[in-house]
Amino acid sequence: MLSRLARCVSSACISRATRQVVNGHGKRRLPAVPVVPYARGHQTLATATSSLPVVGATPVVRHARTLERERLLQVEWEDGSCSLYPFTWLRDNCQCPLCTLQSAQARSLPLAQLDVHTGVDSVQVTENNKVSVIWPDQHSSEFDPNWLKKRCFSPEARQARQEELFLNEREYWDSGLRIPTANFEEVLHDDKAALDWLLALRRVGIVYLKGAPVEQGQVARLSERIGYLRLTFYGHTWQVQDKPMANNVAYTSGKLSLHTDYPALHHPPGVQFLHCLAQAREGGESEVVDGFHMAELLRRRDPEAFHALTTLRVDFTDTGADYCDFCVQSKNHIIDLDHVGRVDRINYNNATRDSVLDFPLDKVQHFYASLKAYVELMTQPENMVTYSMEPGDLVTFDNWRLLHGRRDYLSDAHSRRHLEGAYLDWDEVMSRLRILRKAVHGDN
Ligand code: OGA
Ligand code: NM2
Ligand code: ZN
Ligand code: ZN
Repeated sequence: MLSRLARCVSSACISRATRQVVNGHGKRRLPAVPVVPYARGHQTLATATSSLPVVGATPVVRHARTLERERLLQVEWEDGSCSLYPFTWLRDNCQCPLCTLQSAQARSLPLAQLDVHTGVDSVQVTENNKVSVIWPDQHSSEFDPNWLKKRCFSPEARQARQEELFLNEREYWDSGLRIPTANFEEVLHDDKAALDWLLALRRVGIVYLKGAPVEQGQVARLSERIGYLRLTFYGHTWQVQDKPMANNVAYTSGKLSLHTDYPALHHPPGVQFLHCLAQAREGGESEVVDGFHMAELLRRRDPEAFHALTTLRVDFTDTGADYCDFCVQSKNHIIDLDHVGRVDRINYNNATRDSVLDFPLDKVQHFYASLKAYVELMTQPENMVTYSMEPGDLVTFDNWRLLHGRRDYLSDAHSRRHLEGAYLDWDEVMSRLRILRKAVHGDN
Protein backbone atom coordinates (compact mmCIF):
# COMPACT_ATOMS: atom_id res chain seq x y z
CA MET A 1 0.00 0.00 0.00
CA LEU A 2 2.79 2.40 0.89
CA SER A 3 4.61 1.71 -2.35
CA ARG A 4 1.44 2.25 -4.32
CA LEU A 5 0.98 5.64 -2.67
CA ALA A 6 4.61 6.57 -3.12
CA ARG A 7 4.55 5.66 -6.79
CA CYS A 8 1.46 7.71 -7.32
CA VAL A 9 2.72 10.74 -5.47
CA SER A 10 6.13 10.83 -7.06
CA SER A 11 4.86 10.67 -10.61
CA ALA A 12 1.92 12.96 -10.16
CA CYS A 13 1.45 16.47 -11.39
CA ILE A 14 5.01 17.57 -11.91
CA SER A 15 4.32 20.54 -14.10
CA ARG A 16 6.85 22.22 -16.34
CA ALA A 17 7.16 25.08 -13.88
CA THR A 18 8.11 22.86 -10.96
CA ARG A 19 10.28 20.34 -12.77
CA GLN A 20 13.26 22.64 -12.41
CA VAL A 21 13.04 22.66 -8.62
CA VAL A 22 12.96 18.89 -8.35
CA ASN A 23 16.43 17.41 -8.55
CA GLY A 24 17.45 14.07 -10.04
CA HIS A 25 16.55 12.22 -6.86
CA GLY A 26 13.05 13.62 -6.78
CA LYS A 27 13.86 15.69 -3.70
CA ARG A 28 12.65 19.24 -3.41
CA ARG A 29 15.04 22.07 -2.96
CA LEU A 30 14.46 25.77 -2.74
CA PRO A 31 14.85 27.44 -6.12
CA ALA A 32 18.11 29.33 -6.39
CA VAL A 33 17.56 33.08 -6.27
CA PRO A 34 19.63 34.68 -8.97
CA VAL A 35 21.15 38.10 -8.79
CA VAL A 36 20.14 39.46 -12.14
CA PRO A 37 23.04 40.76 -14.18
CA TYR A 38 21.49 44.10 -14.90
CA ALA A 39 23.44 46.86 -16.56
CA ARG A 40 23.11 50.49 -15.52
CA GLY A 41 20.08 52.59 -16.53
CA HIS A 42 16.49 51.54 -17.09
CA GLN A 43 15.02 48.47 -18.75
CA THR A 44 11.68 47.95 -20.40
CA LEU A 45 9.07 45.83 -18.67
CA ALA A 46 9.22 43.20 -21.39
CA THR A 47 12.71 42.22 -20.28
CA ALA A 48 11.86 42.46 -16.58
CA THR A 49 9.00 39.97 -16.57
CA SER A 50 9.66 36.48 -17.71
CA SER A 51 7.73 33.31 -17.00
CA LEU A 52 4.03 33.49 -17.64
CA PRO A 53 1.70 30.61 -16.80
CA VAL A 54 1.34 28.18 -19.66
CA VAL A 55 -2.32 27.59 -20.37
CA GLY A 56 -2.51 23.84 -20.92
CA ALA A 57 -5.10 21.72 -22.66
CA THR A 58 -7.80 20.11 -20.50
CA PRO A 59 -6.31 17.03 -18.83
CA VAL A 60 -8.00 13.76 -19.74
CA VAL A 61 -9.00 11.30 -17.02
CA ARG A 62 -8.04 7.75 -17.96
CA HIS A 63 -9.38 6.11 -14.86
CA ALA A 64 -10.75 6.92 -11.41
CA ARG A 65 -11.06 4.52 -8.48
CA THR A 66 -11.27 4.54 -4.73
CA LEU A 67 -8.62 3.33 -2.29
CA GLU A 68 -11.08 2.32 0.40
CA ARG A 69 -8.70 1.75 3.31
CA GLU A 70 -6.89 5.05 2.78
CA ARG A 71 -10.19 6.79 1.95
CA LEU A 72 -8.67 8.36 -1.15
CA LEU A 73 -9.86 8.81 -4.69
CA GLN A 74 -7.16 8.00 -7.20
CA VAL A 75 -7.36 9.71 -10.58
CA GLU A 76 -5.13 8.41 -13.31
CA TRP A 77 -4.48 10.91 -16.08
CA GLU A 78 -3.98 10.25 -19.77
CA ASP A 79 -0.23 10.94 -19.48
CA GLY A 80 0.13 8.13 -16.91
CA SER A 81 0.52 10.37 -13.88
CA CYS A 82 -1.98 10.20 -11.10
CA SER A 83 -3.42 12.29 -8.29
CA LEU A 84 -4.94 11.41 -4.94
CA TYR A 85 -7.82 13.18 -3.24
CA PRO A 86 -9.15 12.51 0.29
CA PHE A 87 -12.86 11.57 0.39
CA THR A 88 -13.52 14.16 3.11
CA TRP A 89 -11.96 16.92 1.05
CA LEU A 90 -13.98 15.93 -2.03
CA ARG A 91 -17.24 15.92 -0.08
CA ASP A 92 -16.36 19.28 1.52
CA ASN A 93 -15.75 20.74 -1.91
CA CYS A 94 -18.72 19.40 -3.83
CA GLN A 95 -19.45 21.99 -6.51
CA CYS A 96 -23.19 21.33 -6.85
CA PRO A 97 -25.70 24.18 -6.26
CA LEU A 98 -26.66 22.73 -2.88
CA CYS A 99 -23.09 22.80 -1.58
CA THR A 100 -21.80 25.91 -3.36
CA LEU A 101 -23.33 29.35 -3.78
CA GLN A 102 -22.41 29.66 -7.43
CA SER A 103 -22.89 33.45 -7.65
CA ALA A 104 -20.23 33.95 -4.96
CA GLN A 105 -18.16 30.87 -5.75
CA ALA A 106 -18.35 30.21 -2.03
CA ARG A 107 -19.02 27.11 0.05
CA SER A 108 -22.54 26.95 1.43
CA LEU A 109 -22.18 23.46 2.91
CA PRO A 110 -21.80 23.95 6.67
CA LEU A 111 -19.12 21.98 8.46
CA ALA A 112 -21.85 20.56 10.68
CA GLN A 113 -23.12 18.64 7.64
CA LEU A 114 -19.71 17.25 6.73
CA ASP A 115 -19.02 13.69 7.83
CA VAL A 116 -15.25 13.73 8.25
CA HIS A 117 -15.25 9.91 8.09
CA THR A 118 -17.31 9.67 4.95
CA GLY A 119 -16.97 6.76 2.56
CA VAL A 120 -17.87 6.74 -1.12
CA ASP A 121 -20.64 4.67 -2.68
CA SER A 122 -19.40 4.72 -6.26
CA VAL A 123 -17.13 6.55 -8.66
CA GLN A 124 -17.19 6.80 -12.42
CA VAL A 125 -15.76 8.86 -15.25
CA THR A 126 -18.59 10.46 -17.23
CA GLU A 127 -18.79 10.72 -21.00
CA ASN A 128 -17.74 14.35 -20.85
CA ASN A 129 -14.60 13.47 -18.86
CA LYS A 130 -15.81 14.45 -15.40
CA VAL A 131 -15.33 12.44 -12.24
CA SER A 132 -18.69 11.61 -10.72
CA VAL A 133 -18.94 10.53 -7.09
CA ILE A 134 -22.03 9.13 -5.34
CA TRP A 135 -21.88 9.48 -1.57
CA PRO A 136 -23.41 7.03 0.95
CA ASP A 137 -26.48 9.30 1.42
CA GLN A 138 -26.88 9.29 -2.42
CA HIS A 139 -25.81 12.92 -2.75
CA SER A 140 -23.81 13.17 -5.96
CA SER A 141 -20.89 15.34 -6.99
CA GLU A 142 -19.26 15.96 -10.35
CA PHE A 143 -15.68 17.15 -10.51
CA ASP A 144 -14.16 18.87 -13.52
CA PRO A 145 -10.75 17.46 -14.56
CA ASN A 146 -9.12 20.92 -14.77
CA TRP A 147 -10.44 21.79 -11.35
CA LEU A 148 -9.14 18.50 -9.94
CA LYS A 149 -5.73 18.70 -11.57
CA LYS A 150 -5.18 22.19 -10.19
CA ARG A 151 -5.85 20.86 -6.71
CA CYS A 152 -3.61 17.79 -6.88
CA PHE A 153 -2.06 17.16 -3.45
CA SER A 154 1.44 16.16 -4.60
CA PRO A 155 4.12 18.41 -3.09
CA GLU A 156 5.21 19.55 -6.55
CA ALA A 157 1.69 20.47 -7.65
CA ARG A 158 1.02 22.27 -4.40
CA GLN A 159 4.22 24.25 -4.74
CA ALA A 160 3.43 25.21 -8.33
CA ARG A 161 -0.09 26.25 -7.36
CA GLN A 162 1.12 28.36 -4.43
CA GLU A 163 3.69 30.09 -6.64
CA GLU A 164 1.00 30.84 -9.20
CA LEU A 165 -1.22 32.33 -6.47
CA PHE A 166 1.33 34.31 -4.49
CA LEU A 167 4.36 34.83 -6.78
CA ASN A 168 6.86 34.57 -3.93
CA GLU A 169 9.87 33.95 -6.16
CA ARG A 170 11.92 37.12 -6.38
CA GLU A 171 14.86 38.30 -8.45
CA TYR A 172 17.50 39.76 -6.22
CA TRP A 173 19.54 42.71 -7.44
CA ASP A 174 22.35 45.06 -6.54
CA SER A 175 23.76 48.32 -7.93
CA GLY A 176 23.71 46.80 -11.45
CA LEU A 177 19.90 46.90 -11.58
CA ARG A 178 18.36 48.63 -14.54
CA ILE A 179 15.08 49.74 -13.00
CA PRO A 180 12.15 48.32 -15.03
CA THR A 181 10.40 51.28 -16.64
CA ALA A 182 7.04 51.79 -18.32
CA ASN A 183 4.82 54.60 -19.50
CA PHE A 184 2.32 55.92 -16.94
CA GLU A 185 -0.62 56.38 -19.33
CA GLU A 186 -0.07 52.97 -20.94
CA VAL A 187 -0.24 51.29 -17.55
CA LEU A 188 -3.50 53.13 -16.89
CA HIS A 189 -5.11 52.21 -20.21
CA ASP A 190 -3.59 48.93 -21.37
CA ASP A 191 -4.12 45.66 -19.50
CA LYS A 192 -0.97 44.00 -20.80
CA ALA A 193 1.13 47.01 -19.73
CA ALA A 194 -0.57 47.01 -16.32
CA LEU A 195 0.06 43.28 -15.89
CA ASP A 196 3.73 43.64 -16.83
CA TRP A 197 4.02 46.53 -14.36
CA LEU A 198 2.62 44.48 -11.47
CA LEU A 199 4.60 41.35 -12.35
CA ALA A 200 7.83 43.35 -12.29
CA LEU A 201 6.78 45.17 -9.11
CA ARG A 202 6.35 41.78 -7.45
CA ARG A 203 9.42 40.07 -8.87
CA VAL A 204 11.96 42.90 -8.92
CA GLY A 205 10.37 45.14 -6.28
CA ILE A 206 10.56 48.46 -8.12
CA VAL A 207 9.10 49.85 -11.34
CA TYR A 208 9.55 53.37 -12.67
CA LEU A 209 6.69 54.99 -14.55
CA LYS A 210 7.42 57.96 -16.79
CA GLY A 211 5.10 60.50 -18.39
CA ALA A 212 2.63 61.18 -15.60
CA PRO A 213 0.96 64.62 -15.73
CA VAL A 214 2.82 67.07 -13.51
CA GLU A 215 -0.07 67.79 -11.17
CA GLN A 216 -1.37 66.38 -7.91
CA GLY A 217 -3.82 63.46 -7.99
CA GLN A 218 -1.80 61.03 -10.12
CA VAL A 219 -0.93 58.58 -7.30
CA ALA A 220 -4.66 58.44 -6.52
CA ARG A 221 -5.44 57.77 -10.21
CA LEU A 222 -2.89 54.97 -10.26
CA SER A 223 -4.32 53.50 -7.04
CA GLU A 224 -7.72 53.35 -8.71
CA ARG A 225 -6.18 51.21 -11.43
CA ILE A 226 -5.59 48.66 -8.64
CA GLY A 227 -8.65 49.23 -6.45
CA TYR A 228 -8.14 51.60 -3.58
CA LEU A 229 -5.28 53.13 -1.64
CA ARG A 230 -4.35 52.66 1.98
CA LEU A 231 -5.35 55.50 4.27
CA THR A 232 -2.91 56.26 7.11
CA PHE A 233 -2.53 59.04 9.66
CA TYR A 234 -0.61 60.97 6.98
CA GLY A 235 -3.72 61.08 4.79
CA HIS A 236 -5.08 59.36 1.68
CA THR A 237 -2.12 60.77 -0.21
CA TRP A 238 0.64 62.89 1.28
CA GLN A 239 2.91 65.71 0.18
CA VAL A 240 6.66 65.23 0.71
CA GLN A 241 7.89 68.81 1.04
CA ASP A 242 10.07 70.87 3.35
CA LYS A 243 7.47 72.05 5.86
CA PRO A 244 7.71 74.23 8.95
CA MET A 245 7.15 72.28 12.19
CA ALA A 246 7.47 69.03 10.22
CA ASN A 247 5.61 66.14 11.87
CA ASN A 248 7.97 63.66 10.17
CA VAL A 249 11.66 63.77 9.15
CA ALA A 250 10.50 63.20 5.56
CA TYR A 251 8.96 66.68 5.59
CA THR A 252 12.31 68.47 5.90
CA SER A 253 15.11 69.05 3.40
CA GLY A 254 17.37 66.69 5.34
CA LYS A 255 18.85 63.40 4.20
CA LEU A 256 16.66 60.33 4.68
CA SER A 257 18.83 57.31 5.38
CA LEU A 258 17.68 53.99 3.92
CA HIS A 259 14.36 53.01 5.49
CA THR A 260 11.07 51.28 4.94
CA ASP A 261 8.00 53.45 5.49
CA TYR A 262 5.85 53.10 8.56
CA PRO A 263 7.34 50.30 10.69
CA ALA A 264 5.49 52.09 13.51
CA LEU A 265 2.44 50.16 12.24
CA HIS A 266 2.18 46.43 12.89
CA HIS A 267 1.05 46.02 9.30
CA PRO A 268 3.16 48.51 7.34
CA PRO A 269 1.96 49.44 3.83
CA GLY A 270 3.06 46.83 1.28
CA VAL A 271 3.44 49.11 -1.72
CA GLN A 272 4.42 52.75 -2.08
CA PHE A 273 3.97 55.24 -4.93
CA LEU A 274 6.00 58.46 -5.13
CA HIS A 275 5.27 60.98 -7.87
CA CYS A 276 7.71 63.82 -8.54
CA LEU A 277 6.04 67.20 -9.10
CA ALA A 278 9.14 69.32 -8.57
CA GLN A 279 12.76 68.35 -8.00
CA ALA A 280 15.27 70.37 -5.98
CA ARG A 281 17.82 72.57 -7.74
CA GLU A 282 20.49 70.69 -5.87
CA GLY A 283 20.38 67.33 -4.09
CA GLY A 284 17.26 65.25 -3.45
CA GLU A 285 18.54 62.17 -5.34
CA SER A 286 16.90 58.85 -4.46
CA GLU A 287 18.60 55.70 -3.22
CA VAL A 288 17.17 52.18 -3.13
CA VAL A 289 18.46 48.80 -2.02
CA ASP A 290 17.06 45.25 -2.15
CA GLY A 291 16.39 44.55 1.53
CA PHE A 292 15.66 40.85 0.91
CA HIS A 293 18.93 40.37 -0.93
CA MET A 294 20.82 42.18 1.82
CA ALA A 295 19.12 40.05 4.48
CA GLU A 296 20.22 36.88 2.65
CA LEU A 297 23.78 38.21 2.47
CA LEU A 298 23.65 38.92 6.20
CA ARG A 299 22.29 35.43 6.90
CA ARG A 300 25.33 33.93 5.15
CA ARG A 301 28.01 36.35 6.34
CA ASP A 302 26.89 37.06 9.89
CA PRO A 303 24.38 34.46 11.08
CA GLU A 304 24.36 35.79 14.64
CA ALA A 305 23.43 39.28 13.50
CA PHE A 306 20.76 37.75 11.25
CA HIS A 307 19.42 35.80 14.22
CA ALA A 308 19.26 38.93 16.39
CA LEU A 309 17.41 40.95 13.74
CA THR A 310 14.90 38.17 13.08
CA THR A 311 14.12 37.42 16.74
CA LEU A 312 14.38 40.67 18.72
CA ARG A 313 11.23 42.76 18.55
CA VAL A 314 12.06 46.44 18.28
CA ASP A 315 9.69 49.18 19.46
CA PHE A 316 8.72 51.90 16.98
CA THR A 317 6.83 55.07 17.79
CA ASP A 318 5.10 57.85 15.87
CA THR A 319 3.23 60.68 17.56
CA GLY A 320 1.73 63.84 16.10
CA ALA A 321 -1.17 65.13 14.05
CA ASP A 322 -1.86 65.09 10.31
CA TYR A 323 -5.03 63.43 8.95
CA CYS A 324 -5.97 63.49 12.63
CA ASP A 325 -3.92 63.25 15.81
CA PHE A 326 -2.05 59.99 16.38
CA CYS A 327 0.01 58.14 18.96
CA VAL A 328 1.27 54.97 17.29
CA GLN A 329 3.39 52.22 18.87
CA SER A 330 4.53 48.92 17.37
CA LYS A 331 6.90 46.05 17.98
CA ASN A 332 8.49 44.60 14.87
CA HIS A 333 11.45 42.43 13.93
CA ILE A 334 13.86 44.36 11.71
CA ILE A 335 13.73 41.28 9.45
CA ASP A 336 10.53 39.21 9.41
CA LEU A 337 10.66 35.60 8.25
CA ASP A 338 7.73 33.55 7.01
CA HIS A 339 6.71 30.08 8.28
CA VAL A 340 9.43 28.38 6.20
CA GLY A 341 12.18 30.84 7.09
CA ARG A 342 12.13 32.94 3.91
CA VAL A 343 12.60 36.68 4.35
CA ASP A 344 9.13 38.16 4.25
CA ARG A 345 9.31 41.83 5.27
CA ILE A 346 11.82 44.45 6.37
CA ASN A 347 10.73 46.89 9.10
CA TYR A 348 13.24 49.64 9.60
CA ASN A 349 13.10 53.38 9.88
CA ASN A 350 15.79 54.82 12.13
CA ALA A 351 13.72 57.97 12.68
CA THR A 352 10.78 56.17 14.28
CA ARG A 353 12.76 53.46 16.11
CA ASP A 354 11.74 54.04 19.72
CA SER A 355 14.14 54.95 22.53
CA VAL A 356 12.12 52.43 24.53
CA LEU A 357 14.03 49.21 23.97
CA ASP A 358 12.28 46.19 25.36
CA PHE A 359 15.02 43.63 25.74
CA PRO A 360 17.27 42.46 28.54
CA LEU A 361 20.43 44.51 29.18
CA ASP A 362 22.70 41.77 27.89
CA LYS A 363 21.06 41.81 24.44
CA VAL A 364 21.36 45.53 23.79
CA GLN A 365 24.97 45.73 22.58
CA HIS A 366 24.60 42.75 20.26
CA PHE A 367 21.42 44.23 18.81
CA TYR A 368 23.18 47.48 17.90
CA ALA A 369 26.14 45.64 16.38
CA SER A 370 23.73 43.47 14.34
CA LEU A 371 21.68 46.39 13.05
CA LYS A 372 24.87 48.21 12.13
CA ALA A 373 26.11 45.15 10.20
CA TYR A 374 22.86 45.06 8.20
CA VAL A 375 22.85 48.80 7.51
CA GLU A 376 26.50 48.74 6.47
CA LEU A 377 25.74 45.99 3.97
CA MET A 378 22.97 47.99 2.37
CA THR A 379 24.92 51.21 2.15
CA GLN A 380 27.76 49.59 0.18
CA PRO A 381 27.90 51.29 -3.24
CA GLU A 382 27.81 47.89 -4.96
CA ASN A 383 24.40 47.19 -3.42
CA MET A 384 22.64 50.52 -3.85
CA VAL A 385 20.94 52.07 -6.87
CA THR A 386 20.82 55.88 -7.12
CA TYR A 387 18.57 57.90 -9.42
CA SER A 388 17.13 61.37 -9.59
CA MET A 389 13.39 61.83 -10.14
CA GLU A 390 12.21 64.38 -12.64
CA PRO A 391 8.77 66.01 -12.72
CA GLY A 392 6.36 63.47 -14.23
CA ASP A 393 8.29 60.43 -12.92
CA LEU A 394 6.39 58.12 -10.64
CA VAL A 395 8.21 55.36 -8.80
CA THR A 396 6.31 52.32 -7.49
CA PHE A 397 8.03 49.93 -5.09
CA ASP A 398 7.63 47.05 -2.63
CA ASN A 399 7.77 48.74 0.78
CA TRP A 400 8.05 45.34 2.50
CA ARG A 401 11.23 44.58 0.57
CA LEU A 402 13.08 47.72 -0.53
CA LEU A 403 14.74 50.27 1.67
CA HIS A 404 14.73 53.72 0.17
CA GLY A 405 16.33 57.02 1.03
CA ARG A 406 17.04 60.45 -0.39
CA ARG A 407 19.98 62.81 -0.27
CA ASP A 408 19.51 66.17 1.45
CA TYR A 409 18.53 69.02 -0.80
CA LEU A 410 18.62 72.75 -1.21
CA SER A 411 15.30 74.21 -0.23
CA ASP A 412 14.43 77.80 -1.03
CA ALA A 413 11.51 79.93 -2.06
CA HIS A 414 12.36 79.62 -5.79
CA SER A 415 12.63 75.86 -5.94
CA ARG A 416 10.39 73.83 -3.75
CA ARG A 417 10.92 70.10 -4.09
CA HIS A 418 7.59 68.29 -4.09
CA LEU A 419 6.70 64.61 -4.24
CA GLU A 420 3.20 63.23 -3.77
CA GLY A 421 2.96 59.78 -2.22
CA ALA A 422 0.41 57.06 -1.54
CA TYR A 423 0.36 53.59 0.01
CA LEU A 424 -1.37 50.38 -1.01
CA ASP A 425 -1.40 46.89 0.41
CA TRP A 426 -0.18 43.77 -1.30
CA ASP A 427 -3.55 41.98 -1.00
CA GLU A 428 -5.18 44.56 -3.26
CA VAL A 429 -2.22 44.73 -5.66
CA MET A 430 -2.07 40.92 -6.00
CA SER A 431 -5.83 40.84 -6.51
CA ARG A 432 -5.51 43.19 -9.50
CA LEU A 433 -2.52 41.22 -10.79
CA ARG A 434 -4.53 37.95 -10.79
CA ILE A 435 -7.47 39.60 -12.57
CA LEU A 436 -5.19 41.14 -15.22
CA ARG A 437 -3.44 37.80 -15.70
CA LYS A 438 -6.82 36.20 -16.41
CA ALA A 439 -7.83 39.00 -18.76
CA VAL A 440 -4.56 38.94 -20.71
CA HIS A 441 -3.75 35.21 -20.75
CA GLY A 442 -7.13 33.59 -20.08
CA ASP A 443 -7.97 31.32 -17.19
CA ASN A 444 -6.08 28.07 -16.81
C1 OGA B 1 9.41 59.50 2.49
C2 OGA B 1 10.53 59.33 1.53
C3 OGA B 1 11.66 60.12 -0.43
C4 OGA B 1 12.06 61.40 -1.05
O1 OGA B 1 8.72 60.52 2.39
O2 OGA B 1 9.22 58.61 3.33
O3 OGA B 1 11.20 58.35 1.60
O4 OGA B 1 12.73 61.33 -2.09
N1 OGA B 1 10.72 60.28 0.61
O5 OGA B 1 11.75 62.47 -0.50
N1 NM2 C 1 5.50 59.85 5.28
C1 NM2 C 1 5.51 60.90 6.30
O1 NM2 C 1 7.98 55.59 8.70
C2 NM2 C 1 7.59 56.72 8.42
O2 NM2 C 1 7.51 57.63 9.25
C3 NM2 C 1 7.24 57.00 7.02
C4 NM2 C 1 6.43 58.78 5.60
C5 NM2 C 1 4.16 59.42 5.05
C6 NM2 C 1 6.02 60.40 4.05
C7 NM2 C 1 6.21 58.07 6.89
ZN1 ZN D 1 -23.21 18.89 -3.37
ZN1 ZN E 1 10.11 56.84 2.85
